[in-house]
Amino acid sequence: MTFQSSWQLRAQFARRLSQMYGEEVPAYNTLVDVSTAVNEDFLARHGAEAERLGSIGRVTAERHGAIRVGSATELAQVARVFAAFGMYPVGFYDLRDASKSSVPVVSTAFRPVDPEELAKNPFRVFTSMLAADDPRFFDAQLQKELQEFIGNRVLFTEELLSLADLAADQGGLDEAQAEQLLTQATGVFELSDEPVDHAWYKKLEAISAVAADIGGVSTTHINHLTPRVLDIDDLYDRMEDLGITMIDEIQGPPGWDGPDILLRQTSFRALAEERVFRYEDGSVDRGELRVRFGEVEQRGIALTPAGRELYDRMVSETDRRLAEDQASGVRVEVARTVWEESLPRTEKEMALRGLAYFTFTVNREASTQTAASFGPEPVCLKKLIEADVVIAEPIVYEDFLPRSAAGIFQSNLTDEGSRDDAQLGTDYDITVMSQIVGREVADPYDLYQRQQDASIASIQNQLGIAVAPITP
Ligand code: OOG
Ligand code: NI
Repeated sequence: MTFQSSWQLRAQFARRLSQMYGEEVPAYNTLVDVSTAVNEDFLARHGAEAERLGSIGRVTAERHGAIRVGSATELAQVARVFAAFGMYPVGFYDLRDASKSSVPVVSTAFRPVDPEELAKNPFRVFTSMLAADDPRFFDAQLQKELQEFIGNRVLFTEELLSLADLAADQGGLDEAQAEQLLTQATGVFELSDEPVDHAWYKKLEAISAVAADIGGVSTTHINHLTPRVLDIDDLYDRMEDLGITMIDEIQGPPGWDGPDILLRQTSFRALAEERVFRYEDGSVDRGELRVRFGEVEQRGIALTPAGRELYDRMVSETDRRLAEDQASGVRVEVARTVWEESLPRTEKEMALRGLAYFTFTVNREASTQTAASFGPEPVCLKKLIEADVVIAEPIVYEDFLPRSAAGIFQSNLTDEGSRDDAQLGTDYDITVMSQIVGREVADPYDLYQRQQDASIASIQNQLGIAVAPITP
């Protein structure tokens, strides 16, 4: 029997979820088809350049999913399941404060962390946990009811959890067990036809539609599955041409005539899906819920803390100009002007200013130069890049943006919900999240830095000189 290693399990898991989601939400298949066409055309137009931020094989298979769970116990179990697929928690996102409306969740993303694993299959899942103990959203009585409701449900069976633990320990499973793991893990995220308690769902919905989606039902489901495109503006236009209405604006950085940074995302509104309800009089009948939607993303270069600071300043500056001059209202246009004023036009310039993460390779001709010809050591990396002795290749951003995530949550709320900001919110941060998840939640910056440092070490070896990194 063939052993299925964790990356093969991960690729299979992404494929099976994709297959299932396509059956549940047919518009997702349209989105995937259009994405594939956009990527093929982009590759034809740009050639090898198109693959700077990931091979076409990787990008075509690339998906992120989003799921939402109700408690620390459930989140710890999710972590065990994802570990079977070589997916580990990275980053902490507090969406309670990133949005004006009522989004009572804190989140992390499970993904591969090693560059080689990402290259094989980068499947990642944005995972949110209901902050059921936050008094700004839930009073003491409701907290108790929520804890009871969520405490009484079982999302992951003991069988699935121990199979997942075994896969994590062994770095994979034999074929028969792999099949069991994949079937069960995929099944957890399938939309259930179990009747939804109408009164309970509506009670939570009055506070937050997200809370109702998480704590109002006895199961969980994939909220969306997102393909990656190389040209999101092209995708947006093609979807509109097909008569699919997208949200008003692309979230994140604007499209412009310079390096793509971080993450751009857009989505179409949640579609009505048939669900079964149990009403107060005991009757069971069909109804509709709108919670699941389609999203697509384009990824750019990962920014260093200095680059991210600049990004945050550019976003604030865009906000400021929009607030100041309401007449010139289109956000992306204002943002584009700010980008043109503030951000370097080339990747090389970004590298020289220490604004983004790169891996470095030695220019073949330079490798024959003698160490002495580079001047006194340590030689600054800046000098080597300027002299074209070293070439900088961008590291792609593998994570998420809290403001975009909040925007995505919000764009699909029919109602703002309610929150009482006079109450003190519960404290969550990356440390608390690590305790909940049961393993350390990685800081994304550490991962990118490690990758960059490893490549500097390797050029030092190749050139036989000491290289000093760029400090912004
Ligand atoms: C998650 C929203 C965040 C993204 O791409 O930023 C997200 C959700 O709706 O559960 O998926
Ligand atoms: Ni998403």
